[in-house]
Amino acid sequence: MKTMRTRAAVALEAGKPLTVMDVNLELPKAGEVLVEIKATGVCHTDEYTRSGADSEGVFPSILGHEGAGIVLQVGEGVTTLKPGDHVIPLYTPECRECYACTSGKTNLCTAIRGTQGKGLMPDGTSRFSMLDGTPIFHYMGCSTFANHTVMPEIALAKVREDAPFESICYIGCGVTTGIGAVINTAGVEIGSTAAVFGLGGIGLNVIQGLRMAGADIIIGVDLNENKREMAEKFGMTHFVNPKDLKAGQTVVEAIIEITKTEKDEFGGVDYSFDATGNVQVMRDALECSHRGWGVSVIIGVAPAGAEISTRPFQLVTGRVWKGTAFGGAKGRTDVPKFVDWYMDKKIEIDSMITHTMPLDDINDAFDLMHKGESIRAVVTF
Ligand code: NAD
Ligand code: AHE
Ligand code: ZN
Repeated sequence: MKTMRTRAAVALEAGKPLTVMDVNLELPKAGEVLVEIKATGVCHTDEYTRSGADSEGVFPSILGHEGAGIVLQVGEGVTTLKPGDHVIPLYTPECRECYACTSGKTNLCTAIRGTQGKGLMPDGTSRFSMLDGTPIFHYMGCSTFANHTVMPEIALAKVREDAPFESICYIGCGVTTGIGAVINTAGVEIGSTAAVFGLGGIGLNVIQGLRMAGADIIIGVDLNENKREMAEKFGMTHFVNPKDLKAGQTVVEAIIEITKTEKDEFGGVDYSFDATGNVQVMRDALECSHRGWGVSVIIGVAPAGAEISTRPFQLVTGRVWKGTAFGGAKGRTDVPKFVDWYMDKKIEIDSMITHTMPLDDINDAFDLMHKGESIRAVVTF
């Protein structure tokens, strides 16, 4: 067995800060690829699993799923990648062969979802271990909080080599999820009205996607007043802070007030998006969407055991509740296009990366997220 040593931030147990340490990494087996991670974003989903709220969370594990790097070595039978290729890891792989991939109806490839959810490689084992031999679980099939990782070939998107790792890593989750939710999942049309709940790393990309799609009214909702300025820069036209409502008014009523016109006595937005993971917010997002045709998209990931509810009347009267993973994007096909969009300046990324840090300081990224001070923090190696 051939093994190398690398440095990683390990989640030893739920609710504890990550521990940066040297770990063993077995070199790639058949169909697998060794990747040197050059940069990784810290998404709220990493925090969700670190905190213990994820029903699939296993420990010890190496979290991180928003990375970019370089192929160092390929295992037997790998044909689409070679050493030196630049890649973005995909927590939603694209095998192009399974029932889901060939259906043409979804991006949710099923080829390796079973083992991925257990923190293992497709053969049911882990490539990472502690120096004393204790196995360490993978995370979302990626484990980008390590300087080197091993991934299945089908879970890597090959991207152009002139794109900066510290920017395009964000395409590995937040950028694609937010823009994809608008374009692929909701199918927003020119002139639409929309509301976005949660103006963090995902919500801002929803706003960016809405502006690209030509939405006329883009209402942002957040409890943190400091998120307002950046959201306006990305195209938000109205801001609602649930802490500053008129006496007795609900968030839903505030959004209806903004959208009501002489012609339209009901009001409500054509499209709404939850990017908070809070199930009460998901309900508000549905209920502020327009009677008869409103579409509400759940992006946020809710804690284990949480459930959504509303009166069935909300759906009987034409509202549609949908959800999206990775913005409905097919990773190997769509991610290189997002990278082109960034390089061609069709989408903006850099101003959302508010903090960068070395791996040793990765816990600062979680602190900044909790304090509401960052949009995206990116770790560079
Ligand atoms: P973030 O921490 O950067 O942003 C969350 C924002 O929501 C913050 O600005 C916060 O102030 C705001 N917020 C929290 N509670 C609120 C409330 N009650 N009302 C209004 N605003 C509120 O997080 P993020 O990285 O943008 O992730 C957002 C959510 O999306 C998380 O649940 C994450 O797990 C999920 N996510 C899902 C996918 C997917 O594929 N479905 C992909 C990435 C992230
Ligand atoms: N393990 C979690 C699942 C969380 C979840 O829904 N993850 C999203 C991506 S979040 C990225 O930041 C996803 O891709 N879902 C589809 C899938 O197959 O997991 C839980 O709650 O159990
Ligand atoms: Zn994410």
